Amino acid sequence: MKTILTYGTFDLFHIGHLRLLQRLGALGDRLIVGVSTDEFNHLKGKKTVVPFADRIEIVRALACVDQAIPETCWEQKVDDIKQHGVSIFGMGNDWTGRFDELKAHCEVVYLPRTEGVSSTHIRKTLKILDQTHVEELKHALDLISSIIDRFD
Ligand code: C2G
Repeated sequence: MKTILTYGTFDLFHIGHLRLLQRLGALGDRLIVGVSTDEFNHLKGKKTVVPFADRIEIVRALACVDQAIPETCWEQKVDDIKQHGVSIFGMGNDWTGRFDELKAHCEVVYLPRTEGVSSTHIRKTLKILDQTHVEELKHALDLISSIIDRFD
């Protein structure tokens, strides 16, 4: 049984997350995913939109994921590797080199990220759309008000 382990926030789950998990899952027989809790993301200085309970449920539901566990701190990785008999620890290559110390316990791989998509970009786009939408509504309201004024 070849077990693969990875961790992530998986906020606003998108194709980049899915492709990474599918590619990691294809490296072995079982994929375990640590999902960062809201408290740990606060520690990471990472803003999220989707609460932890929903993020881990989404990850757990994926066909390529066999088990999802909470990630509560940076330091739990070695214990998780030992507890689950992990053969390969993998992350996207924005983390290249960051977890090389784990090579003492298992193989470590960094896979290419999916370019052009990120939770941060989705969040910023949603924010712009929201503001643009508000401006458009304000403009429409002003137009209606000016028409009403003409009939008064
Ligand atoms: N990822 C990717 N392509 C993207 C975006 C993300 O391959 N376009 C990968 C990242 O490289 C990471 C995983 O998807 O391996 C999860 O990304 P995040 O949810 O951003 O995770 P992060 O906040 O980097 O947390 O202890 C490790 C941390 O918990 C990782």
